[in-house]
Amino acid sequence: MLSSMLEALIFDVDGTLADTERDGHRPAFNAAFAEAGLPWHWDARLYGELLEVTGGKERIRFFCERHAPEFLRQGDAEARIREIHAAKTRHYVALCAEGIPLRPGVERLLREAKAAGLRLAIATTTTPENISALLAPDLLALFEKVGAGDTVPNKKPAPDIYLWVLAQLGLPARACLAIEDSANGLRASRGAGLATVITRTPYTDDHDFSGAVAILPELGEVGLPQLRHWHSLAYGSDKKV
Ligand code: XBP
Ligand code: MG
Repeated sequence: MLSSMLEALIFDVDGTLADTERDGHRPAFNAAFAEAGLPWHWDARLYGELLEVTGGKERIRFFCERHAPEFLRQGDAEARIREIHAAKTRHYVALCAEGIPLRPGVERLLREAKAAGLRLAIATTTTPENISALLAPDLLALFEKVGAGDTVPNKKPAPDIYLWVLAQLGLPARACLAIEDSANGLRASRGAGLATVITRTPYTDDHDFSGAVAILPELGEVGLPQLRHWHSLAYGSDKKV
């Protein structure tokens, strides 16, 4: 019997839990390029363009296709992209150690949801070690399942990472609610059949969020009941079916 009761929240990471693209990933990419002696610098505008592609390795390759095609003509281009990305992850983890704050209301929502008996999970495109670098151990421990990075072959906007997390939770999509920040993320969560709440960021303000159950500037200090309201909006009232 399928329940329409809300049982789990599935969170995106970058842009949703924290504004990491601005404060972490972009400077980390630039530090890795400098370390590799490459004349590349991704400013905020260019980075906004490159965010069309999820996954750091995939984003570097996308940048090369558009702005440095000669780099891809080298025989060891893929190996060099992996090396640059590993350096970038090292720089990102170091930036997290300096402290990247969570977005408003995120910590409270995580703790309130857990205390209310909801199961929590992560579905992200980012590299796994970036999550443990961003979240304090007691917050990371709230998440029952973490689907990240190369866990699945096809990254967002493909639904793969959300389908993987649903399988790990052993729940149908209709028992869950996804929280995302980007059009790619929304396409991924909707592709997995998940009702989705959007919290916009400056990088995603102009994205098309058609199909979201709510589009918010941030989670703010909204109490948990709102999430049940959005879930019942998406799936109908909390009746057993
Ligand atoms: C955001 C992404 C990631 C990060 C960079 O992931 O697309 O690629 O921008 O992290 P999400 P990596 O919004 O799904 O959390 O370099 O580790 O990929
Ligand atoms: Mg995101």
